[in-house]
Amino acid sequence: MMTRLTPDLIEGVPDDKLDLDSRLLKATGKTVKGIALEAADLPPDTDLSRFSASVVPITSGQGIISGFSDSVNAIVSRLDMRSAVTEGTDVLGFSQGVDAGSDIIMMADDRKFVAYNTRERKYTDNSWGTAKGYAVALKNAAGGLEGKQVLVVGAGYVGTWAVQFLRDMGADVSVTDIIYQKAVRLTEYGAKPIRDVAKAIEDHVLLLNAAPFIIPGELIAEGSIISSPGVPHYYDQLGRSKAQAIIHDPLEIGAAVMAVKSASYSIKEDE
Ligand code: PYL
Repeated sequence: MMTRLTPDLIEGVPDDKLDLDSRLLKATGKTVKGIALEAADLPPDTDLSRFSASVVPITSGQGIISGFSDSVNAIVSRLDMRSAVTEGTDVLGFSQGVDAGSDIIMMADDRKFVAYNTRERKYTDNSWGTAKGYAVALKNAAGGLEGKQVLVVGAGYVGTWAVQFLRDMGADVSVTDIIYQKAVRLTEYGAKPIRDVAKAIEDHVLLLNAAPFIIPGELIAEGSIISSPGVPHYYDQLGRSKAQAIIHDPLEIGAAVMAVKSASYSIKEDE
């Protein structure tokens, strides 16, 4: 089960004081759009302006998260796609998105967040998008991962995808999880499981933290680069002073990668 966002976590996203593009540029040399294009295997100058998206608010389960649809809408608009939140919710909203001729429909319930490409009838989900976006960000921040040791913290959906992407990037990947058996399962993807979570963190400088786990500063090695999609997100003063870079946002990187990857299905079919 993924950790559910709360309105305070996404307040003002993406136009908030976090200024993600500036922080990402400093850490990785790329903007959110640049990371998303690379994650979707598209050239950096790809024009996305011919794509349109509808964001459908979903009331099922625990219901609407105030600000969620508006944030997703703003994130997609920033990629230069046309985007709007549908007036209706749920199935009505979905039908309005289709009627409007949208290429991509973004919608999330408590278990899944998808970017559905209406032309190709294929979707990308948020676990995939988040893992790919944060793996690409880590790769850029580290100046490549070929032959480098990377630790994935957390062997859930995002951690499982992250192991595969980081391996594809040439990294030597270890994985740790408070439930050791979950880490062991990822040997299937070539990851080395480590039982002692604290020691694993102390021994690595390149980390992808895909767990809802707050890493205390004393465990963080000097000069670490931490790609950290997990919520809740918090690094203490000691951790922040020791790390070379901590890459985090509550929603934007994952949602942007999903939207661009979903668009890429049409680009790949066309060209
Ligand atoms: C998509 C995020 C990333 C982290 N946790 C995931 C989450 O909070 N999922 C629930 C999303 C529910 C959205 C709600 C709405 O406002 O449409 N149904």
